Amino acid sequence: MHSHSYGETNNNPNKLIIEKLQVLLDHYTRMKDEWRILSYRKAISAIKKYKKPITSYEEAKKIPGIGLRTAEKIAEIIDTGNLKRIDSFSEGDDIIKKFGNVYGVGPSIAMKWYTKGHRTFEDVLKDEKLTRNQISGILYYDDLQKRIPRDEVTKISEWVTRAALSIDPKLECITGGSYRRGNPDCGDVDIMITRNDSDGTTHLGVLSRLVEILRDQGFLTHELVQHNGESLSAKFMGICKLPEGVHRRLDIFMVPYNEMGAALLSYTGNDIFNRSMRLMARKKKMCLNQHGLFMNVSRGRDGIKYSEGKIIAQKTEKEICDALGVPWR
Ligand code: DCT
Ligand code: MG
Repeated sequence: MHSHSYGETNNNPNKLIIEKLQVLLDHYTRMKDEWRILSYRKAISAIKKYKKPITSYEEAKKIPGIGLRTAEKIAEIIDTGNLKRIDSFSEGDDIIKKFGNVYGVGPSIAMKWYTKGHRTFEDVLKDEKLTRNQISGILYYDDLQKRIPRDEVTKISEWVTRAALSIDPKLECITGGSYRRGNPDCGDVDIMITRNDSDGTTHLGVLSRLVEILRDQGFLTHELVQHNGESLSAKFMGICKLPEGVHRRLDIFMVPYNEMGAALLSYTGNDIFNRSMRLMARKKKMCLNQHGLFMNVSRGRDGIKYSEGKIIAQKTEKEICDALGVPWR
């Protein structure tokens, strides 16, 4: 359908008018402005059917489906080749996009700030009640937008590993995410930590101590979230900085030793790979998550789980891939 309407526009004598009105339509679609969406849709389809070049306001006004306001806009496009409104929209789009890129801010909050008249981070900091995460996201915005070169990820991982091993030399630290997939640069650093518990010792409580050490070193500059503080699956999200570097996002996941395969799969990704693996599991009446691959998971009609079911595989990635019938490399 899309390519069909493109073709139509390319041969249309009013191509420029259609393109400009389409930008308005796209904008109002994002703003969910039902009336204007309807009116620009009608206008665009009317112009697509009109086979002569429109040369004046009077002519535009007479075309069925085109209202007076739209006819004025068409006249502006005919006279100047441009629409002033569009320039202010695309500037608005840039601001909304920038707000939405802040750590802890989604598209709807970004839109809300913009609608309230905020145009800069200063406006937001002055007038909005922000979460701590959002404040850090704004303060370190420029740093956090930058990709991290692979060798800096290596250095950050080494720093964290060194601190971890000073707590317990039997801890194992593996950097996952895009780094483990071999990317030349990464958005953040994702580190998994586990410990072989066959000697009767686990890594319980290690994360809190690790965070304390990294904080005292001045390496952690912000602590954003810490989940399940006292469990073997504790998680940390924060911002760190090497002495010579800029601020970087750092996630640390503690993983029970027997779940390491499932965690490696899940925290390495990418997200599309994870989604298709999980879908494949569901098609075989199994359930895959960061803890393992389970059988006989009972779900309600809404898809929500009643029980975890019986564990099939979790210790190694190969074991999980074998159980799903996916080749392991
Ligand atoms: N993940 C997932 N689903 C998501 C997001 C992430 O399954 N919606 C998994 C796959 C990768 C891992 O978590 C780490 O996530 P990110 O750090 O967000 O992604 P990344 O692949 O490491 O990419 P980036 O270089 O941007 O950090
Ligand atoms: Mg990552």
